[in-house]
Amino acid sequence: MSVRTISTQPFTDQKPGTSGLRKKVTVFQKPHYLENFVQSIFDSIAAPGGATLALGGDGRYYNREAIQVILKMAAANGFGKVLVGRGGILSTPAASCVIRKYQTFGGIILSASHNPGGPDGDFGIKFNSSNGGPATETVTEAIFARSKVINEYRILDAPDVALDEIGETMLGAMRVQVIDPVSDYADLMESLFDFAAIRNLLAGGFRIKFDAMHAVTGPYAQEIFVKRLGAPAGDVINAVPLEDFGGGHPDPNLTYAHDLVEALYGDNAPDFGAASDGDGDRNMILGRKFFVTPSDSLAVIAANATLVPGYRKGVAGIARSMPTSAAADRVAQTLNIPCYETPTGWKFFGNLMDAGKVTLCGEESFGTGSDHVREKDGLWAVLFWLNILAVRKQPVETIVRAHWAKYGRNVYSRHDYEGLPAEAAQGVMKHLKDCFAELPGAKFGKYTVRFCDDFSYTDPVDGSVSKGQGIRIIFTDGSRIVFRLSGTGTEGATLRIYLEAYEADTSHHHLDAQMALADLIRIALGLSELELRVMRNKPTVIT
Ligand code: G16
Repeated sequence: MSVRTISTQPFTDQKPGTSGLRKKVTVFQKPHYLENFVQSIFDSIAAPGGATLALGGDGRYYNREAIQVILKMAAANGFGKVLVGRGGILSTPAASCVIRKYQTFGGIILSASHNPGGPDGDFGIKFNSSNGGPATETVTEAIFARSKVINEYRILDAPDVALDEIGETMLGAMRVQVIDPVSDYADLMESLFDFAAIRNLLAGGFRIKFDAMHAVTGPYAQEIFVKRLGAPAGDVINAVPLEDFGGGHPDPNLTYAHDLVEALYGDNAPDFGAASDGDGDRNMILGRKFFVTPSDSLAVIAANATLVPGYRKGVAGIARSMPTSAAADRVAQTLNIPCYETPTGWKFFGNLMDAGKVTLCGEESFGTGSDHVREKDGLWAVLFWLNILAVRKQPVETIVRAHWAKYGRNVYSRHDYEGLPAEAAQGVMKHLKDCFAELPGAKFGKYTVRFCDDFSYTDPVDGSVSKGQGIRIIFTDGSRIVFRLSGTGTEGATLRIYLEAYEADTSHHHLDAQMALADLIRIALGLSELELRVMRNKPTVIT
């Protein structure tokens, strides 16, 4: 087996987005495309000779091929050992768990998360650091800079490694250890939650439904819910992972998790429903005929954290991404703990967790997690809810309504316009910025603009500054409209409008969010001239 040094030309489009590099599979299949990016990672992270790497992905189309390339390149770049999930599988939170548990130098995770898979779908790759979390912007910028000048990569000339059995093989001088992708993660969950209480809840007739959306969480959910917690096998649906997610869109929201939504809103509905995404880091929580927004979910988890064994000692602080509603801020205020507002992207939470400033983090984009790993964690959120339900013995809806009664309700919705021409979408953002000077003090019905800006964040731990993170229009009563361009799409531009209105009056809490936000929606469309500029008359997805 010899190391080959291959000459290559840089690609100009390897800038990591909100969460790593995401492109169409066909782009990754271009000669040298994947290899260039992997070498750019290795050239940027300065791993010591003989270092250990974790490696795995969500099992989507091209996962297996990419794993083999990365193994051979890791061997050629002086790594001593790679821990790889059996079959090349590791959910994103499980990868974070493995990096932390075995103290590896870092890990490479292959996933395009909630984006569709298959030969015409999406693929993605990102590097996570030794804390188990996504590389910081400093690192991703270094990787991008390297990708623009790279002229060669190194790869071992060797046959493919067998990945379907647990065990060890040598690839040149590098050891490849194939590990069970589920057990370390399931053990970690069992150490945090009261499995006995949840088992009793399920044995007592409480019915759940978990939708794995034919993505990576199927085997994890079967191990945890069916094997360890005693749920009937039929409670986990779409449990077999498929390379194309069965043609579906593995995004756990009310639009795409339709099998689950039908079950929870149908006759004889289960008591609790949940879904996770392509790589297992997102979650959606449903009660019987009741949707819990991700922002509310974070707030309820924070308010009830001490009911859960792993969090009995309390929560040091909470962090949420800027577009996420301020529901968690109200809990933090009551608990007298800090609440941090970061840009969109889980990578911004890592420093805060490492410094012990926060325990819980959450995002409106169906992401919730804690410092048990450094990724958001879908099944963790589901177990957190089940643990709360096992203790409180009340329906999901009752718990959320009681929460609103105590803290007020941050009515919330996100409207996405997907697949827009990039120029038109950028035109909307520019137009909004051009309005900044005249907006403060402007009145729109009952709303008066307090201030507007393009959100900028200074990391309180390392002082790094991230600018241009979304346009905020904040009204005097705390209501907000936020405009942002997504950093995870692969086709055209996706423009997101985030809408939030605070409602203290309990007699209004029953209102449908779209109705309660109707005025803000009108203001957002009027101010942005969006419909005219992008030629659309309705959002693609409303969550
Ligand atoms: C990623 C990031 C999240 C972010 C989400 C949406 O999630 O990890 O932090 O909130 O994308 O980002 P955007 O609004 O830029 O599309 P995932 O689940 O796709 O890895």
